[in-house]
Amino acid sequence: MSRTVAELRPANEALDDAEELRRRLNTEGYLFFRRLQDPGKLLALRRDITGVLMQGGWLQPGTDPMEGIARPGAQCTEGDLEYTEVYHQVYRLESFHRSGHWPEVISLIAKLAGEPVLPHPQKIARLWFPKYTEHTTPTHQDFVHGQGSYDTYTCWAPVGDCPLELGGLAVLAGSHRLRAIRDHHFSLGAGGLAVDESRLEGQWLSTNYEIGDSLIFNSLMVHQALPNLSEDRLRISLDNRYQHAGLPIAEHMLQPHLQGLHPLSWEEVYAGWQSDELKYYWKQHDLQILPRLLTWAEQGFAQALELAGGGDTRALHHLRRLVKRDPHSEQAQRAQTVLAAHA
Ligand SMILES: O=C(O)CCC(=O)C(=O)O
Ligand SMILES: [Fe+2]
Repeated sequence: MSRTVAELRPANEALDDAEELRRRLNTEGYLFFRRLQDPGKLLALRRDITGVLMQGGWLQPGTDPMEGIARPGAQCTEGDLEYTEVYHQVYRLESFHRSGHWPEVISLIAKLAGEPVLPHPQKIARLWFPKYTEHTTPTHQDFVHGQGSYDTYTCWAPVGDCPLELGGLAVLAGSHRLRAIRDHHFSLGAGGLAVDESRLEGQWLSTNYEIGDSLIFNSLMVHQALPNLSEDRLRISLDNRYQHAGLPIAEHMLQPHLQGLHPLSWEEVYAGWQSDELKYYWKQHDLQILPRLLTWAEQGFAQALELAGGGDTRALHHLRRLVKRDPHSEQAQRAQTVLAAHA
């Protein structure tokens, strides 16, 4: 498989042609648009998010928060309590949730999925530290995380310019053609699950993203993030999900992101909001809600135990993190047994 990254092909000229958009999504597996979203609105959101990050101690004091210059030593990622403590402050921002409902994205998804479009209640932001590359989002399909319907669309967009070195998203060309969920195994990166890369074929596609650029694909497309190799910049991005409101949705997508790692209720999220309009907006639909399948998460955990037993440092790190997060959970007890053998 080629390790080089080729350019995503923009679909801007087809924006008003729903049939052509669907044809491209079918043949290429993704749609990429330059400036689909308004840079002015994204910059305002970036101001809100980076303000929270400065307060949370993630940014270098004395610098302009908009620059996103990370404070050395503040590195953390999904799975760490230090991460959720600050992330959940971002999660309380009304502007962050509103950005998942911007009409430019909804009207595009409507052309692909039909109306009414349901933006998933679980909005997601990624706040990725520089030179912390072991934790980069590994190669995966979103279905193992989001579940529900295959025809769930992810819209990935950086909140600020995102040149290659900042580690934007890359998709594997043609990987959507196999309409199947691939085997996933333990990984230290975000989501904790990775597809075996040696079995993949095809060209990775990414770009030097500019603010407003957006990448859309369905939940079987294989993708990963590129490592953030920048000297000192955080990568800030959104990956929100959308579907037709008549298709099934998994129950956990109705909950705040990462609330399983660190409790956070919608009431806490809504506490400082100015408007009621988006509070519990999904309840206006008669949704078909599916239970969450734990198959993949459990497989990943079993592999982490096994690898850690053999001394694998990534798996050991994963188990230590899990114990630190919630020492009394059943998984933590099992992890402790393996860790004790390695002490
Ligand atoms: O931004 C990332 O690192 C991961 C995003 C992702 O996997 C997604 O948008 O589905
Ligand atoms: Fe993903």
